Amino acid sequence: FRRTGVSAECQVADESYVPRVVLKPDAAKKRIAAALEKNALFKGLDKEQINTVIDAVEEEKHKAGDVIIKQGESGLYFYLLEAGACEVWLSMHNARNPQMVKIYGPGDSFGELALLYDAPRAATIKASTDCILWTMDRSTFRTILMASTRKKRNLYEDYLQNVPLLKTLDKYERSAIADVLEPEYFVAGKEIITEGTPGDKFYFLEEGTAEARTRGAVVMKYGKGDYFGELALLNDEPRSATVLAVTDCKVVSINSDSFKRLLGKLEDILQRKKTEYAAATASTS
Ligand code: 1OR
Repeated sequence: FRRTGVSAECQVADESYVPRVVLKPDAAKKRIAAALEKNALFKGLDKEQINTVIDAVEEEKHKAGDVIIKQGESGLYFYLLEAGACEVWLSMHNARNPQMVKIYGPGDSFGELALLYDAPRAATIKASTDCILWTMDRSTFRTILMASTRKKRNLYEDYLQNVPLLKTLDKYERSAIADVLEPEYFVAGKEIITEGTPGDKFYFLEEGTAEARTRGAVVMKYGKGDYFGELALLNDEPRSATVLAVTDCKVVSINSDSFKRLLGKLEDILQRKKTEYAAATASTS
């Protein structure tokens, strides 16, 4: 997608922002809060910002088949899907044979690109069932979400681009991963993962070196751009090795729901890696 030449820092929110308030009953506010909680873009917001969002959004209902966003048009709203499913359709070079590339479900959001980068809509979004959506106007989006979203996507763009596992994903799929990454720090000698415990996270190593051990023997060494922690999530089993920070480490993790949603199509590559582990374990025993 297109970038404007303006850096994230100087692209501050509308100075003159007057919070928008669309009156709604408490029950609706609760529903919005529940939908926001499922969405990674709202994770870092404080209570006050969440309340601003809850006040500002407006309910929009669509029937199955309705076109919500049209590729190529200019964009005024960001959408949060509360209930139902929406399809993403993409026309590459000519508009004649659009392809369906993705389906959104409850808690997902879309329509941020046009607002983030002042670009035309990058895809068409169509309701595949009856849907309930909450729409956020452009100035609320720019005031509350723009800086944090751009910052995170920019911060991880280069890093994720150089992670071999993610090579086959496109740029937009990598930015969806950037949205959900949670940084964590481990000092040298600490266990990042403990063999035999239940696993709910997948990790990329961003800085430092780490190693995997089973029954005390080192079976893998990890450096920048490597990943670990996928087996427990893929196979619903306890951690099969301990991963230890050899130097001070910064890792970024993804929870198991996001892992399945965003990395599901890499399952083949991830499963193939298992053979490597088997070989490494055999050579140490
Ligand atoms: P928007 O404001 O451009 C259309 O309006 C929305 O579709 C867009 O924001 C995204 O929120 C969403 N590439 C670009 N936009 C996408 C994509 C996508 N998927 C969903 N949207 N790709 C599909 C990735 C599976 C990349 C295709 C090369």
